[in-house]
Amino acid sequence: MSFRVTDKLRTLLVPSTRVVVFTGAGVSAESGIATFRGAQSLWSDFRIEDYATPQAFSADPVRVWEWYNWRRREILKTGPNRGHNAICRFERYFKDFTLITQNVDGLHDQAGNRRILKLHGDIWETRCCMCGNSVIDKAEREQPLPPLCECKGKLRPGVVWFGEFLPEIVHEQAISSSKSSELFFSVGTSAQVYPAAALPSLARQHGAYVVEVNIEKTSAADYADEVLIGKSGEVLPELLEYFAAG
Ligand code: BV8
Ligand code: ZN
Repeated sequence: MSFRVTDKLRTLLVPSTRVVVFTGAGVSAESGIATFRGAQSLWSDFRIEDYATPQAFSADPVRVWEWYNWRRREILKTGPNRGHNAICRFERYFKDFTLITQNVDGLHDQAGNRRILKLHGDIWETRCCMCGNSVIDKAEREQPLPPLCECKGKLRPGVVWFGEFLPEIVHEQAISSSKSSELFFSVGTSAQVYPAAALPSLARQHGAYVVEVNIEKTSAADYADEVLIGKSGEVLPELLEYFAAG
């Protein structure tokens, strides 16, 4: 055990506790997927303005599609890690459990989680800018780029770009689950991107016991009752050992 679990946290690790796990790119780091910030991160090589905004897509949809095709290829080379698998065990153990993720890589789905609130969309979704028709598949979008819909509208990745609103219903569900949670884990997120990053403080304001799991302290730590420093692929499986037998 690389960290000490407080008695308070231990008492909350029972099936009747209402639990939320909120994840960011750090949960996928041990699967080999680049995070957005920090060393060797996505945004150190690519500018948000050139790849992850509606303006970038209208200015150069080919360049944006080539970036998303590259990210899809990178994700396809990998799979869920021990942290993802532990979160799936969380969902099965706690009677009232919600997974809220900022990640678009689909690894929580692959790990077996069923109820996932995807705040920033899904890299495997492709949506028409004109008619809104969308498909989810793992196919790489071939040339000619950008792909076109049958209605002749441009197809785009089904993710939420900077400057775009989060899917309203999903965001409302995330807010309501965070408010009613008794135990809120903020895992592998730098808590820099809003409105998602407001969820840990919202949970805390409404009485949740907030635990941050990260390799370093982040601004979410300001709202955390506990910070477990370590890799999510190591800390989360270790927490499973405290789950009441059964
Ligand atoms: C919005 C999908 C309302 C795409 C993403 C000016 C104009 C418009 C908006 C704004 C503005 N100024 C600010 C804003 C708001 C903006 C924002 O917050 N910007 C930030 C940069 C300040 N937000 C928005 O635009 C949002 N929409 O506000 O709408 C609106 C509308 C119009 C006008 C005004 C307002 C939409 C944001 C969604 C953007 N889409 N992704 C794609 O992926 O291609 S964001 C992207 O960042 C990912 O979703 C990612 O998940 C998210 C957050 O990053 P993290 O997940 O936290 O990842 P990060 O790399 O940062 O950190 C990793 C962490 O893991 C680190 O802490 C590290 O220590 C840790 N770690 C590493 N390894 C491990 C680990 N932890 C544990 N174990 C390990 N092994
Ligand atoms: Zn269409």
